[in-house]
This record gives sequence, C-alpha cells and structure tokens, in this order.
Amino acid sequence: MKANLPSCCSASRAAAGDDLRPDPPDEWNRRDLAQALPLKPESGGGGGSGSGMIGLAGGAFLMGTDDREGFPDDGEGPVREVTLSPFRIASCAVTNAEYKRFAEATGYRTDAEKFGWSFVFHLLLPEETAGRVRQVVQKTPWWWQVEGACWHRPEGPDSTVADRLDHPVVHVSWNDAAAYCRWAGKRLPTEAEWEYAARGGLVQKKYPWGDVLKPEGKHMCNIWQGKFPDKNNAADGYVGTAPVQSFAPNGYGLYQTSGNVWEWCADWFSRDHHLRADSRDPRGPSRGTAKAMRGGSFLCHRSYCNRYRVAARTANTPDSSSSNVGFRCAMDADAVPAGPLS
Ligand SMILES: [Cu+2]
Repeated sequence: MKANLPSCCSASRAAAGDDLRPDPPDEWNRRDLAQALPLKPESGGGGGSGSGMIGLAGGAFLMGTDDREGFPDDGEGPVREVTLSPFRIASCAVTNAEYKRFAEATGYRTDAEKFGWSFVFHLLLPEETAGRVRQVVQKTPWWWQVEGACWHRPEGPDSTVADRLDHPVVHVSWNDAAAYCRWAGKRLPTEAEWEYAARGGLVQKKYPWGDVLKPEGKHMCNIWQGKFPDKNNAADGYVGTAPVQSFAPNGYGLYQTSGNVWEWCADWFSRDHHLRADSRDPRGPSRGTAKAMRGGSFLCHRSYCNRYRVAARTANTPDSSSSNVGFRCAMDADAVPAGPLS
C-alpha cells in the first residue's frame, strides 16, 4: 500500500519495500555525525512524572490557519470556529518511565518489537549500528531502518533509555499509544482538542507562546538548528529528544506542544474532512489510512518543513514508528483514570 502522506516528518512502514534503498548516501560525512552525538543531552534519569492532567474548559476557539507560512496542502486551513466540550489533557508527553511501567505491567509488545525494526534518524545512530544499516527511505534518506530499534532500545540493540527516563517515549505506533491510553483509563486527544490545548489560550498565534520563534533570541522549543539533514548544531541544547518538561509551558501549562516529538492524535487524517465536518467536538473522518500527528519534532526546520507551528499537521499509518514520534494522553472531563498512573 502506498499511503499519500506528508512524508518528510516521519517515515512510514508503508514505505518499507520498494521505497527503501540499499545504502545511506555517502555524501554524509560519518565524522560529522559522530561529532554530533556527544551533544545529546544528559538527563537526570528521574522518573519523569509527565502524567499530570490539566482540566480545560473547552468552548469555542479558532482552529487552523491561513498563515502564508502554512501548508494549505496539509489541510491547515481555512481558519474555522470549533467548539469543544470540557476535557483533560496531559501537561507532558508520555515518558519512557511511564511507558516502561505499562510494558512491565502488561507484557505489551509494540509494533516495532513485532516487526523487529523501526525508523531511526541517522544522526542519532552510534557508528557501529549505523554500519549495519542496510535500508534507508528513498525519498527521505535520513530515515534508516534499524533492526532491533524499539522504545526501550531507541537506537538499536546497543542502546537504552536508562539515561532518558524523563524523555518522551518514541518508536511507539498509534496502536501502541492507544494501548497505553486504554490501560491508563485515558485516550488520545482529538486533533481539535490537541490544537486548542496547544494554543494555550492565545488566539491565532503561530506558536504556543506567540508569533516570534525566538523572542529576544531565546529558544522556546526543541527543533532543528543548522543544515538539515546532516548538521544539527543543537543551539537549543538538543540533537535528539529533550526531557518532557524542558522549555517553558504554554498558557495552559502544557509542555512542548511545539517540537521535541510528534504526538499522535485520535483522528484519522484527512486534508479536507473539516470543510464539511460538524464544528462541535470534531473527531475526524470515520475511516482512513493514516492517523493525524501534531506538534512537529526535534527534526523540524523552517527551511525544510516548518511544521512546529501550532496549526501544522502530518500523519502516518497506525503501525508506523520512528525516533521522533510519541504521544500525550487526554480524558473526558468526567472520566476517572485507571491503573497505577492515576
Ligand atoms: Cu517536520
């Protein structure tokens, strides 16, 4: 199956097969890559209690954008009024520590574990693992298919999340995210809920904090600095993921709704469903081939995809996973969380 998706931001399992090409492009100097690695942030390795749920009142808000910087083809516009019921949403993306508790409690195996591989962004790979990679995605050759990569071995067999327990879990598919939410008595946010929460109470601003990417030169999120895809100078402090509570939260108390990791939403992705959808608690089309993701990731760069804007969207098939996609949980306002995470 060939899914017609905005594809630069994360790699799809649908691309595995004919779209994969046998070799990483040799123009990428391995020495540069190796130098980039020590820039990966160290973390306290703490528990990373990202599960705090924030109650939001809902009501009417302006969703989408007609911004000239936006991507009309992604269905970002037009701006329309959407009305939401009250709901709750997590202040942070689900951490490795939290996902570990889930996996240990249930024995759940993620799609990446079942397939035996996941897509890793090339700069994150240790030299030795990189040497074993035989497949990269043809059109987006920074995505390398790494055998053994999964949420607890994010760069393949020789890696671990032990020093990143407070980072967002990655290499989780939509299926894996939904399974976690079910276990926790929660659910994924709808795209409308996600965007309402990510805007943090601001009206039609480009980012969760306003219209200026770096107010007074200050980095507000974990995205790409440098030349994509081979030189990330990590001016914001991070080459890969950052701990979930890095950078200042938005007006509603949500961390990192721009950058760090893409976040799965409940909805099937459609470029135009919202043109004819109900404006009250919209849930996306009833079927589709790819699930919506929001927020952009540590790989987003203005020159390339500029999808860390709060109205930006992308999508991937529900079984796809990569090193820059995670999720945060939501709940109905009156629901009671289950399990040890409550
Ligand atoms: Cu992107």
